[in-house]
Amino acid sequence: MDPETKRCHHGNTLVDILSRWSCQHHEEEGNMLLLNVLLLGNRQSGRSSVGNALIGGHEFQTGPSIFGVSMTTEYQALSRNYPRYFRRQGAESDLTLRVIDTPPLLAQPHRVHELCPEGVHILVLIVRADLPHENPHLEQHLENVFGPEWRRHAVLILTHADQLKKAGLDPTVYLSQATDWLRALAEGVGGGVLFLDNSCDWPLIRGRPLRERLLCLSARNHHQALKVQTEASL
Ligand SMILES: Nc1nc2c(ncn2[C@@H]2O[C@H](COP(=O)(O)OP(=O)(O)O)[C@@H](O)[C@H]2O)c(=O)[nH]1
Ligand SMILES: [Mg+2]
Repeated sequence: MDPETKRCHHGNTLVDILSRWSCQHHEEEGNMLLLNVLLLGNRQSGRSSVGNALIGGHEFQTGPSIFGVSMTTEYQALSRNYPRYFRRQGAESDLTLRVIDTPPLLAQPHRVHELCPEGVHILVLIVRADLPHENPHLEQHLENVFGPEWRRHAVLILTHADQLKKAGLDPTVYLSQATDWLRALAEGVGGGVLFLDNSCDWPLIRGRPLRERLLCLSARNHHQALKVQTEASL
């Protein structure tokens, strides 16, 4: 875990005490924005790799699924604080991303609610760009769990953009040729589409445009969170 990731963790070293004071000080001043970010996607879509890009580290375990068994079998939440990341109302503000990695397939409302009782600010929908993909039940499921407003809080990330590059396919051409399902999803989400190559750069660097996009999207929603409807059917 790098020093930034554990910035708000409790410990007794001088650095821990000072950083804790700094976190508390900023929180007390209201100069800290905490966003709960839920990663959703199929097995091997790149969810954990996107999580790493967002927290700028390698803490989420990634890798191939062996005999159909995924690396990620449980919900896992990791936070990262970005000090003085942006300005609001004339003052510098920290950004804390609390990223929730998920097992494959659809969100389990009770687990999401346990981890984010105050709600989810951003839904990150992750799809591999290099494989044919359909998940026709996804939208109905998200509506059941998060209500009709879910689209305003969602962003679509197409991973494996390196494979498109290798095939000489421009992202806009790719989208125009995508399936109806993927095009409709891309056009319907408030945060738009981002192409990501998780095989290049350090997570901290490749996550930069993602963090910017998430912050803009959340600002458009006045940093309100989607409440999880725990009675929703799976
Ligand atoms: N080439 C390439 N490999 C990727 C990309 N994103 C993820 N991977 C690889 O795909 C595999 C599955 O990624 P992972 O993040 O564990 O997927 P998850 O099962 O959805 O959490 C891992 O071996 C990653 O290194 C990408 O954009 N490009
Ligand atoms: Mg995973």
